[in-house]
Amino acid sequence: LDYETVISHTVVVHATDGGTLKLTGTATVVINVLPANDNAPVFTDPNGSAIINETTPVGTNIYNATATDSDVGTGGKVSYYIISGNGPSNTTFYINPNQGVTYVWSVLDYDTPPQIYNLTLKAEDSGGLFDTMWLSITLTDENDEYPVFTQNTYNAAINEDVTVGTPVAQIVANDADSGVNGQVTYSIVSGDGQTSFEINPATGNF
Ligand SMILES: [Ca+2]
Ligand SMILES: [Ca+2]
Ligand SMILES: [Ca+2]
Ligand SMILES: [Ca+2]
Repeated sequence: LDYETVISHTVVVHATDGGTLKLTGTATVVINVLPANDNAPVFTDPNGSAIINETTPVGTNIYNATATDSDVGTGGKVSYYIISGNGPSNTTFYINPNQGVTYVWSVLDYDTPPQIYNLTLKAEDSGGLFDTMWLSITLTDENDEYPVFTQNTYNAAINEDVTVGTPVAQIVANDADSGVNGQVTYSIVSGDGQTSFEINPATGNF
């Protein structure tokens, strides 16, 4: 039987006697089919993906998952969950259980791994039947990190009679961004009125 196809069956029954001229009584049996939860939810798309910037604000909607369940009534009510891959505290992303809408739920950072989150989403009906899907979320880099010197002050001592080109100090600044966003260029901005010093823009050799 399938409630979703035929909701009610009407069957006619005869009772016939043994006389030479047979007589027949007739009855009707009406069988109503009750809905059972016999269909699991099915995700529309088993593999989803999103590419978002690391500075995407908390609360931004980044993906809409949908699953259908052909049961009627409570057996067809679907709830959505993230069951794995959701960051160390399990709160990097949030899915609305009623609508399948996925949001950024923690401050993201491309410069601290992971840069790709592989979530497993689950759509479950009221009877525990479920389906799962993959949702891959890729972060992209933004220039959101400043160069940071390894020291606030570098001290050097040098004789007054050294030749031009003598190394004085090694200056280092690190930038946690990737690619050109993390490439540091050095320059002297003040305090060298007589242009006695020079810094290598690429290496920080002073
Ligand atoms: Ca169902
Ligand atoms: Ca960052
Ligand atoms: Ca960055
Ligand atoms: Ca930077």
